[in-house]
Amino acid sequence: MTLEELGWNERFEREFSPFSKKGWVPARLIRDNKITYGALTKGGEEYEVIMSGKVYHDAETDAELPAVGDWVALEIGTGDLDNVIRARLSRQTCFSRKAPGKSSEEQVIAANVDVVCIVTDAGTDLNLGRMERYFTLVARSRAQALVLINKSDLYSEEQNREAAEAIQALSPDADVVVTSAVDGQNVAEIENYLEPGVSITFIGSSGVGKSSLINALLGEEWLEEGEVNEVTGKGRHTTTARELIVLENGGILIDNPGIREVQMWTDETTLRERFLDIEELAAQCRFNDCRHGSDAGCAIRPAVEAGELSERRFQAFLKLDDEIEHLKKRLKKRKMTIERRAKRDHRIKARNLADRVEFEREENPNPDSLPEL
Ligand SMILES: Nc1nc2c(ncn2[C@@H]2O[C@H](COP(=O)(O)OP(=O)(O)OP(=O)(O)O)[C@@H](O)[C@H]2O)c(=O)[nH]1
Ligand SMILES: [Mg+2]
Ligand SMILES: [Zn+2]
Repeated sequence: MTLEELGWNERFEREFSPFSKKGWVPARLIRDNKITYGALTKGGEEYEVIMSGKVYHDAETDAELPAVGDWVALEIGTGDLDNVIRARLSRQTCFSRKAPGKSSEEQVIAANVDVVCIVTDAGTDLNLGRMERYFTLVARSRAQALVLINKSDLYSEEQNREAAEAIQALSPDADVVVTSAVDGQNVAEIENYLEPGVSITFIGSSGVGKSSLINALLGEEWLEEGEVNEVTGKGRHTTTARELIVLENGGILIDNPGIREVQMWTDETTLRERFLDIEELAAQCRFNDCRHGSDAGCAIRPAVEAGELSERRFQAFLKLDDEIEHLKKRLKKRKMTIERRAKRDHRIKARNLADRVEFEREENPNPDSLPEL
């Protein structure tokens, strides 16, 4: 396996050159095990690696910590926990969301992905409001959006087509494909994206078929699929960790656990970009503080009434705006508590690491082989 097949390119090569002088090697993170990571190097060699204290301390937010898909400078040691991430290369693309819960922290879902594949279906999972949020996050990531309306075998052709049209209307530049992981419909269309070095991450609600589609692409049972245990009738095997898989014929797939909560993690600029047409209309409203309701001289409302702007898109525009406002408030609050939280988080991480170090020390009394704190 070459580095290029793993997604390496000239830009990474340039950024890496000072590190190669130190004897460090490029590696791509394929798994996040909380304290350690799985990393792949040239030749397909896999290592369990740990980040250096410097990488940890230099990260001002969690989003700056190494994430699955990142390229890092790896110092390969001799012992088990001796492989240390010395630096993280800057990201070409980064798909992230706001972390679940009330915090305003950004959570990186996958770094350096070329395509974000949003999986849904034409039935119970279909939610245009949620799809709009996904599109906003993809636009922010600088990756390309591909929507798969999966489980086509369960719905009528008409229902699948209607879902595809509604989603396409939200984002004219996204590719929208109706698929079935069960009968293989259009799985070949996904294969068109799979070129050596191209990374695709799969996201969507739990149970929509992300792992099944990846399995279909792999052509073998590789990942765990959610299925009911035949004996006990319970215990779905849902994906619990992000995982990057390199295909033999080229292409890199990143599976993700189902996303239960798609919250906005974005900024005003991206919001405006997604709704430029509406922003332009808003500029024509008579009053600067127009709420676009029954306000006199509103330019947006008549467009909705004339059918030039869909009511749904207009509502999404109003709602996203609110969410950005909330996010700003949370960000402000976050600034005040960040220091306290950072200290606490660091204590937890340091303690976990210390436990491990303690364990290692018992196993291996040579202090030189211990991970840097
Ligand atoms: N009928 C039908 N069932 C499907 C299809 N794709 C997946 N399934 C089934 O849906 C269930 C969930 O599939 P998974 O692939 O585990 O879903 P997932 O998106 O990976 O779920 P999480 O890992 O929990 O996020 C399994 O029972 C699959 O067999 C499809 O195209 N048609
Ligand atoms: Mg899964
Ligand atoms: Zn208005």
